[in-house]
Amino acid sequence: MRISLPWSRNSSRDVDAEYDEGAVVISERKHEAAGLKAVGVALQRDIASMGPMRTAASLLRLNQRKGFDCPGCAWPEEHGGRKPAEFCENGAKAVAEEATKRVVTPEFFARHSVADLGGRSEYWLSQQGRLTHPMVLRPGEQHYQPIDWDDAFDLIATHLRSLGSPHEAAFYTSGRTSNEAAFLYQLLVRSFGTNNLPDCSNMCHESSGTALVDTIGIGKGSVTVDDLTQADLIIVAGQNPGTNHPRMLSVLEKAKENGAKIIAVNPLPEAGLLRFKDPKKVHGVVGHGVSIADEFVQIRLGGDMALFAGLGRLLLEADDRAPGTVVDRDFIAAHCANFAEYEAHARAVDLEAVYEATGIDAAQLQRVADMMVSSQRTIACWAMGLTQHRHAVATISEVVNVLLMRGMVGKPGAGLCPVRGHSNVQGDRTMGIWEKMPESFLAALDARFGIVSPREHGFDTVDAIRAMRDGRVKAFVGMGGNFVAASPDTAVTEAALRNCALTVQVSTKLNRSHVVHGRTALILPSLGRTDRDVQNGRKQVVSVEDSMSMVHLSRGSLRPPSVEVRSEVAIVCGLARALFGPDHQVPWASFTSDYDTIRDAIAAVVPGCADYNARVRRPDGFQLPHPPRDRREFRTSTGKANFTVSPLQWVSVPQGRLILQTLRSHDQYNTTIYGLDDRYRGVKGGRRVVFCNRADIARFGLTAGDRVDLVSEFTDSEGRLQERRAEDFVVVEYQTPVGNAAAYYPETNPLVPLDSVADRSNTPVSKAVVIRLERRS
Ligand SMILES: Nc1nc2c(c(=O)[nH]1)N[C@H]1C(S)=C(S)[C@@H](COP(=O)(O)OP(=O)(O)OC[C@H]3O[C@@H](n4cnc5c(=O)[nH]c(N)nc54)[C@H](O)[C@@H]3O)O[C@H]1N2
Ligand SMILES: Nc1nc2c(c(=O)[nH]1)N[C@H]1C(S)=C(S)[C@@H](COP(=O)(O)OP(=O)(O)OC[C@H]3O[C@@H](n4cnc5c(=O)[nH]c(N)nc54)[C@H](O)[C@@H]3O)O[C@H]1N2
Ligand SMILES: [Mo]
Repeated sequence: MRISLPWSRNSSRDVDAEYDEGAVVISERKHEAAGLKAVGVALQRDIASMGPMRTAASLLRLNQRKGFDCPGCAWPEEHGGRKPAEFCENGAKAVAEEATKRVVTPEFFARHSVADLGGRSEYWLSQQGRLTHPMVLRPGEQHYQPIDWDDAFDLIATHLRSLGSPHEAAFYTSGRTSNEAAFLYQLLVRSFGTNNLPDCSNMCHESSGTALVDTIGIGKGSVTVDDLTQADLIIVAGQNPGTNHPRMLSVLEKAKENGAKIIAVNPLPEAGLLRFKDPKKVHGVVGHGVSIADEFVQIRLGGDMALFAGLGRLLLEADDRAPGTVVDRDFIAAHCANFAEYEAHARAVDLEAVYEATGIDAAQLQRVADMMVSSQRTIACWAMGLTQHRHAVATISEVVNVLLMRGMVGKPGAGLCPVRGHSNVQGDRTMGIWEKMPESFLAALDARFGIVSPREHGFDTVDAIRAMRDGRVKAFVGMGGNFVAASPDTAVTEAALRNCALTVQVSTKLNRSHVVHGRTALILPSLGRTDRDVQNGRKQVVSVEDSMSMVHLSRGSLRPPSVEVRSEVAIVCGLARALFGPDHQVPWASFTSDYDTIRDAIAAVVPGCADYNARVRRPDGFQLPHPPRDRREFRTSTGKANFTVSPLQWVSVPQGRLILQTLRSHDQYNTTIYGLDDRYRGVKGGRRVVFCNRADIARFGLTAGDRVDLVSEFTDSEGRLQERRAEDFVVVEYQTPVGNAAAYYPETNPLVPLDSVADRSNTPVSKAVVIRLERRS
């Protein structure tokens, strides 16, 4: 890999960031995460991309009370005064990506045709730097050209107005958008007349939301950081915090210091789950750090529902042996519904099926059950390893069952903790980015603004792709994100976008969604979290919500990449004025000039946000209400917390095939590739690798280092076998369960069939793709 660094703010040179896939270097995987090395890597990257001054200016303000919220993950800051270094290696990399001095200017686009850019890797695109000017690609042209903001807004408005119906447009959101911008964006979309608001959450924690709304009446987690430090047992299932939520490791370490036990449930021995070196502590600087997991459950892909169902049975049996000590009958009587059905079902769980589904033995299942039995305060954390399966909603419901059985919701040190991904994905939902917001929200929105929001549900991500593919949606607007690369079934999604008359991307950096486009395409460059936002001569602040429902301010302070770049708020308001004219009943102009006025509107419309301007300015912001956590109140169909019963499901491995999970390396942020060093897994220099168990490699007559194509097999609803292919991956021997493989996203997205989705949440099944390996000749 060679990266040359133009430190001046021009793009007279491209950043040379190509790599040769033949050069993948495999070394031993790491057994511990973080430590000084991590800090060194982060600083090196930051200084390379921002220069020393911007590095100091940005890292000193990262996650501080008067600073900006980390654009990395949604893990909360700790309360009671933040620490001087409230960031992690990957947070620092996320900042470097955004605050880079490299720029993509109109000259860059003059140099590179769209066809040329289309041939570049996602890595190359993301390394070119920040977008500086609004650009347009007109039908039949080869190059994006600069366009004035007003002309850009008029062009979009003209297209949108010419549609046969507002439902022929889809408005995507990625999860970095601030609360203020998200609120205005959904207001624009609903004023226009559609609920077509697909978002990244549809591919992420939608399964968690679906399961939690049914069972506890609210789609958000019920714990705080304080709860985690008070817990005596924490289960971390389907999550790789060492890479994706590194600051969570400090909290887990603190919990351990307070006596907590930790159970890690994962097919892979992820470095951060096993050992952790806190770079802020002496033991993290020297030595091997602390071991995190007390019990490592190396589960088969998709085996978690069986695990929690099996635990349910063992917990009931433990209660039989010592009645009243395991099952919290008082809690169940006072707060739960459907326990009798659940109990009957759980007692009949076939433990042989559990062993087969999970790949663990009776002794380990019993050990885990015993740990749960002796716990007074249990928390279950999870992420994509649970949400991106066909039976994800049922799996998460099974996690809820065992916690409810033990009365572990709505008391200190206990609860449910879906660990969100994008830094403001939870806030965006709170602000109304959802294709099926409840009537109460729409009514409040209408009352405040005198609009009539449409009531029919809109398209989520998968349905939006289907609609574009079939010509039912003709215009696509993306508020951040990289829809083309992040979505499943790349070939289908690309064709869907190309089928649109108009595609608009509001972006900070170049990505694949700019080069796979509709007949007319626009790139609108926006400010990011780290940038200073001045409107009307006054510095503006925005707000965000973390994974634990804390809402707080974020103040960017760095010089933006160019004077042409606009804030997301200004972009939404500019488009709205072009679309609705100056006399629209929504005061778009005043929203842009003073974000306090947006917050006043949020206070009036969004539940739990009364007095938003004042409360968000408190030192640590404020916490949104969560009835189960606050009062053990469950606003479900029954008015109680619901136990649920679902037939046991797991993923079996067809003969001669593997089940592939698609996951993140340590050196990427979703589709943005930071670099080619998956340090903890010991893979360097390339990303087209497939991690396989030694026995599978031998069984297929392969050798580690062989090059293979991955061919996915999917039987559609009419019983036809579909094949999809991703070419040229290097086989890497790894400690994954037999029959299970892993490879990086987004390179493997071409293999995920659009119709392979989770029941009820419609989330693409990114963690269980049936594949075969074909040796390349
Ligand atoms: N640095 C960095 N930080 C990020 C991101 C990033 O790309 N880079 N992305 C952000 C986003 S949007 C999100 S959603 C989160 C994602 O955070 P994670 O959910 O940690 O992300 P993945 O890499 O998809 O990892 C899934 C983990 O689940 C395990 N797993 C896979 N299938 C199963 C299964 O069937 N059962 C169990 N028990 N485990 C399984 C995998 O081995 C892996 O450890 O991170 C956020 N933070
Ligand atoms: N196969 C497979 N597919 C997956 C997943 C998986 O595990 N496996 N994970 C899924 C998950 S969990 C998620 S969340 C999605 C992620 O899907 P997305 O959120 O759509 O993708 P990102 O890669 O996070 O988007 C990166 C782009 O966002 C833009 N951007 C960054 N910051 C800002 C900002 O502040 N404002 C604006 N306007 N733009 C900004 C930049 O231009 C950058 O190129 O992918 C999903 N897809
Ligand atoms: Mo995500």
